[in-house]
Amino acid sequence: MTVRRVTGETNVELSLSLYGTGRADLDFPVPFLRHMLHLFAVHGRFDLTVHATGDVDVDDHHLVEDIGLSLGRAIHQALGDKRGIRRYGERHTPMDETLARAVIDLSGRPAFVMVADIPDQRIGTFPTELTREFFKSVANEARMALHLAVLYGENSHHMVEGLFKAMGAALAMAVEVIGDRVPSSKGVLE
Ligand SMILES: [Mn+2]
Repeated sequence: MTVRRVTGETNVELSLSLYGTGRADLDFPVPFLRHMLHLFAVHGRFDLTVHATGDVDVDDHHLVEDIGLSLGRAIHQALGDKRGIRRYGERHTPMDETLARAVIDLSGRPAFVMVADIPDQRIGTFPTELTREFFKSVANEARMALHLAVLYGENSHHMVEGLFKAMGAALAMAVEVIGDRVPSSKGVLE
C-alpha cells in the first residue's frame, strides 16, 4: 500500500506491506525516527519504505507528524474490510531496564492513550514530545485504539525504543489472519 502526502510543509511517500520480512528503506532527515521505524518494521515483520522531505529547518514536528499520518493511512488502507484478522494485539517489550507495553484494537474508531514519564526532553536531536505526536497521528489515521505505556525505566532512548518495538509486535499480532470472518459482532469494522 503506497501513500503520498504533499503539503506546503512536507512531502511524504510511504509504502507498507503488513505481511513482509522486516525490511526498511528509510530516507528522511530525522535520524532518531529512522532508527525507530527500522525497529518497528523489524519487530512487526513489515516491509516499510519512507522517502520524505520537509521543513525540518523549522522543527522536526511537521515531518514527524506527517510521516505518522501517512503510516496510519497506509495501515488503514492495507487492512481493507479486515476480514479474517485477529483485530486485537498486545505486547510487552523489555529494553534493558525499561518495560514498555502496546495494546491495539483495530476497531475503526480512533483512540489514543500514552502513559509514559520520559525524563529527557531530547533524545539526540529528537524532541521527545514528538513521540506522542507520532503515535497519535498513526492511531487517528489507522482508526485504531492504541494504548501505550512505559511501565518503568530510566533511559529515555530505551523507553521510546521499547514503545516502537512493542507497537510493531502488537500490530503484527492484530493483523494476523486467523479466519475468514470480519471480527466484529456487528459484521462490519471500518
Ligand atoms: Mn536504540
